[in-house]
Amino acid sequence: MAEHESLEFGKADFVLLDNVSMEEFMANLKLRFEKGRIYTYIGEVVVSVNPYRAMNIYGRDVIEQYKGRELYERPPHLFAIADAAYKAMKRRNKDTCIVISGESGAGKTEASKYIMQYIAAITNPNQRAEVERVKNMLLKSNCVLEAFGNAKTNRNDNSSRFGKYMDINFDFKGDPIGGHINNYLLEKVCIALFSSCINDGADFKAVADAMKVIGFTGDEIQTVYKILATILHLGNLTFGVDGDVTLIENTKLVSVLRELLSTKEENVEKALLYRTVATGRDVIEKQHTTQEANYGRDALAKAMYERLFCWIVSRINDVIEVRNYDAKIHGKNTVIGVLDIYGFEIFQNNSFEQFCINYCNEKLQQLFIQLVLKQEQEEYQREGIPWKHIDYFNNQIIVDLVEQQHKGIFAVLDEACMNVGKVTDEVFLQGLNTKLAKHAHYTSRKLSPTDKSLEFDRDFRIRHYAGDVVYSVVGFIDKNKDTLFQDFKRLLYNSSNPVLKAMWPEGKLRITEVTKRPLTAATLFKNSMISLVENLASKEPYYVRCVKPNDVKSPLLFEHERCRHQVEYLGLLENVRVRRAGFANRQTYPRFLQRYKMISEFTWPNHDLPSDKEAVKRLLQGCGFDHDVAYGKTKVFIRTPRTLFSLEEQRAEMVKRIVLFLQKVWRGTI
Ligand code: AOV
Ligand code: MG
Repeated sequence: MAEHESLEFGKADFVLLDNVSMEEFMANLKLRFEKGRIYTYIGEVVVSVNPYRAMNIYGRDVIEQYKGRELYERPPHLFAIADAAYKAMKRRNKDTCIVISGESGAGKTEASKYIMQYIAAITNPNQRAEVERVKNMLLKSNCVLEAFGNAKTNRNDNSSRFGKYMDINFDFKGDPIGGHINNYLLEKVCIALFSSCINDGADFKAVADAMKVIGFTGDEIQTVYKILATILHLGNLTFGVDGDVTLIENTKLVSVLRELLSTKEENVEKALLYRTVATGRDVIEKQHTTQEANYGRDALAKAMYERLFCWIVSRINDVIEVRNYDAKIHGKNTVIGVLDIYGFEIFQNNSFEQFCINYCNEKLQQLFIQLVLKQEQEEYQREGIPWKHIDYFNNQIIVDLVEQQHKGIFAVLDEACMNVGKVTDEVFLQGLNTKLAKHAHYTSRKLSPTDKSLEFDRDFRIRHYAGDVVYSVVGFIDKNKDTLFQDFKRLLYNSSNPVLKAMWPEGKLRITEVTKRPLTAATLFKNSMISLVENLASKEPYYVRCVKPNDVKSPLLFEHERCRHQVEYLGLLENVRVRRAGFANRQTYPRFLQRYKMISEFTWPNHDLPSDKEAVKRLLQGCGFDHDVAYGKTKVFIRTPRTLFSLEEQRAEMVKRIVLFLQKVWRGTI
């Protein structure tokens, strides 16, 4: 516990509650929020409540207070968790990751930025120019990605509409030498919202400046403007009919588009009105109906936006990738990953995008359960440590409902998309009802005859870990197929603007060479989520659990029921229970001895006890820590971090003495 924090501010760690009950948990959370203490620990997990006001707790002075300190030495803070992840990486040569979760508007993106700032501030004490360059790029990249990938929603004025996982690579000195960003499914419908962000002159200049610093060339930035302008103009383009001929109503726009896209005017017109299709060996040009033309236009705008975003990410990756040959080949190269995704959200109308976003949050909750609640308890059992099982809701059942092969929602959607006959959203819904009618977390039935939340024959409801969400199936098929006619790809590939051309390499393909069944959006997203979770699970995870105190962005309001609900579904109480009954640290006996054997006469330089386990016992008894540990079959478990800290101190002291001794021997004074 942080001793200097008086009880006036509540308990700095929920583990210290007198009784682990929802009432006490909430009372502590509320008290701390009201006293401006927005961070509280559950062991090494940080619980954060969005303050909705500027806090004076992120400055250089505060950074200095956390640098190199142990978690419980200072009041709870994001900086402490960032430092813990950094120390674990540096001391133990471990890849670590910081997973930030919580619902939309809870403060994930802000937290991820403070963590990055902290890491940037505490590294590179020697001011190496290359490292400074990398740090600057990593920080600047945020501004650019937010400009293109965030938008105002009902839940958050600056809502992330894409998922972001950033690896920061460190060299053996612990300095950042590069990084890599993975981005996940961008919500493309937000182009409408995002274009109003562009109108803000000051913001726009900041973004353009950041792009220059990152190393985007003048031509590239120009092309970005042109693509944005194209997207805006496409929104104004309308189609009409003359007899059975579809035409563009505002033809002047066509020449504007030609100019922006550096292509031929007739090509623009043709791509908007016709599509090339292969029928057997023949290739014919088929005229669009107005409906198809509208669909094609919207698909083009969305695809250009998405491609632009991915291209920006890849350009940023080009400049931040680990350059230094030596660091790549020889040096140890460890990483800290920072995950900031879109949070769980419920809107008035929820579509495919919300479905993907909420599935992503289910996956992360499952990872938390696996690593913090499940494995932890399984290990105690395996090691023969007396343990009373702590129950929790396992959301694996919802993850399966979405991603299971053959009968999961994604599989049913893909199947509906491949139908040779009628491919409609209704067919998809029927498929769901056939396969999932009995599933406890799925229904398309009204809860009662007066239930207005769900429209029969159009909606389905999922009981998510964080609450019920009704999704409208309208648009699911189109969004999943995510088709962009090859004619558009060819149009963009044939541009004489090399930057634009390079974004659309597949435009080179002839219609007969195009894959008939590309992977669907759902499959791509599912695969990317599975590999993300695998990646996170392979690292040592640190968690930030963000809570949103109210729905009106007020710095004063702590809506009790709203917060209680989040505490419940995030599984925080179970987290406290497992943590409280459990142990902060564990190590195998040989590893423990390797590190601490010099602090005991029984083990230094070697022990003659029957086993390493006996030796560790003897060592800990000698230091008076026996009461704070448990001896498992292969590992020793240490209950409080303080014990580990003391061991570390004694070790450091001994190492100093041994070095002095060796120096004396060397000089011949002994
Ligand atoms: P999110 O990332 O969790 O939502 P943000 O990090 O964008 O949420 O936070 C939403 C807003 O809350 C910010 O724009 C700030 O106004 C305020 N805020 C959050 N954290 C802090 C803080 N530490 N100090 C001051 N203000 C804060 V989403 O991206 O919607 O899931 O998809
Ligand atoms: Mg965000």
